[in-house]
Amino acid sequence: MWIFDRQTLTFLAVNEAAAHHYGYSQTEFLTMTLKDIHPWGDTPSLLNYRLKIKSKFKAPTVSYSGVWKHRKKDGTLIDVEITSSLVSFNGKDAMLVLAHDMTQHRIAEEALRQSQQKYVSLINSIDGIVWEADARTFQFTFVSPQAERFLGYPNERWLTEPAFWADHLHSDDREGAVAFCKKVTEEKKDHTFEYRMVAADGRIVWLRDSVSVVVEDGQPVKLRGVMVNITEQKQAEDRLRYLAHHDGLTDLPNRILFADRLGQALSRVRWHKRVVAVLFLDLDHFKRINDTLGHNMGDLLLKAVAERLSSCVRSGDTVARMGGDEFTIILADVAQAEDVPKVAQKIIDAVAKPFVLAGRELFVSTSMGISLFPNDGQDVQTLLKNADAAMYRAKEQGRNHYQHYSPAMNVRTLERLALESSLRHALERKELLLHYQPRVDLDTGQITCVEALLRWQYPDLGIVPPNQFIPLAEETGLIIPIGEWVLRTACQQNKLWQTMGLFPIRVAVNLSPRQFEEKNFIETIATVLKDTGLDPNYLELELTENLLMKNAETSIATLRQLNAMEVQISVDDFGTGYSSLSYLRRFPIHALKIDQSFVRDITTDPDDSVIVTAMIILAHSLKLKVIAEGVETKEQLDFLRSLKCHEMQGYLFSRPLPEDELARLLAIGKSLSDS
Ligand SMILES: Nc1nc2c(ncn2[C@@H]2O[C@H](COP(=O)(O)OP(=O)(O)OP(=O)(O)O)[C@@H](O)[C@H]2O)c(=O)[nH]1
Ligand SMILES: [Mg+2]
Repeated sequence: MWIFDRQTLTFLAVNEAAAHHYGYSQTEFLTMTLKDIHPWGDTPSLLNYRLKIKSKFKAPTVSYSGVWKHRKKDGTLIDVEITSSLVSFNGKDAMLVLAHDMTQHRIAEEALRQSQQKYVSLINSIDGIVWEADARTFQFTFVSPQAERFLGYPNERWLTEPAFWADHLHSDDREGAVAFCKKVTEEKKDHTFEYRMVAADGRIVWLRDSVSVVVEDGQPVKLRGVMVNITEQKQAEDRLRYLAHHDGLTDLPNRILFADRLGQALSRVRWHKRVVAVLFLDLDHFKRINDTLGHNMGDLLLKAVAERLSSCVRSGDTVARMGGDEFTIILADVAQAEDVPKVAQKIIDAVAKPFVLAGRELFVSTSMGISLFPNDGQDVQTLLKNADAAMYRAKEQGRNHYQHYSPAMNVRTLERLALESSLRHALERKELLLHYQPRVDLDTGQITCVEALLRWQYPDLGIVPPNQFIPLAEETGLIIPIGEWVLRTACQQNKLWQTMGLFPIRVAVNLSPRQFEEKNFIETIATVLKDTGLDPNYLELELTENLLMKNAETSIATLRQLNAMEVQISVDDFGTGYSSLSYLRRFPIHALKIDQSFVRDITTDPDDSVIVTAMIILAHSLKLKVIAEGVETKEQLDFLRSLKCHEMQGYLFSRPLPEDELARLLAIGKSLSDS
């Protein structure tokens, strides 16, 4: 508070607090004028002010003259609210001023304004609708501008329509979302839930709403939340779900969705004495289509078959692709089992009709297995497995027809399964063993080589013949570890005989197609040779001619690598396949083994003797060693000798023997002349 002279603007009186507030002592203050506490720029308005008060205010009166900027002694500016009153002081026209420093208040006000602005812009920048609503009625009391952007309704409608939220929920979600919201509000729990709302233009918008409940006096009063637009995310999820449940090529349901649909179909009819049929289809000789016309054509055909199958069934039925050329069909609701064969035949006939693809006419047939609920199985897996077993039967019985499942089919499957799982353990349980059958040189009569032959010593059953388990091992891929075991054991054994000081011979190991096609096949051979220390010259690999011809160009490349390693190669079962002479010439091989089926009858069947003669001449012309397998009689031997066949293998000299017995033959130097 101070008093100043209205004429000169000099201070006439000041209280301690005011002088101090401005940074002056009372005495100092009283030497100054009003100008000294005003920022320089204020002087004109100050003069103006002085004029005004001179002219206007004649009588003593109190007036509020607003907020002024004042300057303290240290130069800082403050905002001061001024209330003044005209007074007479010591006979002078003076003015009494009450000054109230507003600076802090102003700063706070500014901060508040800024923070409000910040929140508004924050709310507006959120990719979601910020809202507040009454906890009892759910009527909105605030929604941020995004509401209009997301859903197209003006904000007033949100705020004025009492049930705006519920009214614009997707009808499928309405009941659930409202009930959920009521429940959690009552429980005063913050919550997040997802639902659909329908936009003004009819679009469906997925929202994820995170709601907190404002509680006062123990009662929920308000709800506040943010609705995030998750439509795109939901669409992406839907797409993913679709992809996970459909086959990419044909767009049919895949195995997963099939199982799901079958499960649903079963639970629907379980109590209604109705039948569900599972049809399992596999196209016949589809591989030929791929092989002759190419994979792309195969794909086109699969798509066309998919369409045709779909057109054969009713809308409640499901056609699925299991993978490859396998399709399954659920006939979901069949009044009586007798109806199924009619549909099955209709489908088989439909598939057999010509397809026109890329301008050419194609034919394919299908084999089908049928299992029926409830008779052939009560659950998805059993029905599917049994339909599959029946399909196999249809294949065996000549293809292009359907077979109903019968329990007998499963017995064989079970046997097979048991065999397969035993075979899996055979290696670790050391049930596999090798026998060795000698091969002798017809000139010297000496053993030159032994063929390693795989045996499976199955507990309780004795020895399982190779033809019973090798195909199974091929099919299941077990041939890879088994084949490697055979190779390693044979090499190890041969090395052992050599270290025992026995006459060095070769060991011949049979290779299966799968082994030969393995990516690291060459590497495996090299590792085994290195690990066992066997000189590669003492290893011979026997490959069937079908295996070599299957992919002749790749075979040549692989054989060259083997040659470079100095491993010997012979062609097994020669004469049983369709070797092309031009390829045979190009294969870097060392020997041909004439299959025993020809040798058996060379002395009795003129055809066979002609064939064997031709084969031996061929081998000579190709400069290949030739070996006759399955030689059992002296007559056969004489015949082969007369043709200058190089070696023989067969019971006439020796059966396949365990390693110790073979070692004994080597030790005594048994020769052909002894037998
Ligand atoms: N083009 C094409 N071929 C496929 C596809 N999936 C699997 N295959 C081939 O389909 C064939 C199916 O073989 P299988 O059913 O075992 O044999 P198949 O030749 O049909 O003979 P059967 O069924 O015994 O009558 C295999 O050769 C696969 O390589 C695919 O998506 N496209
Ligand atoms: Mg097939």
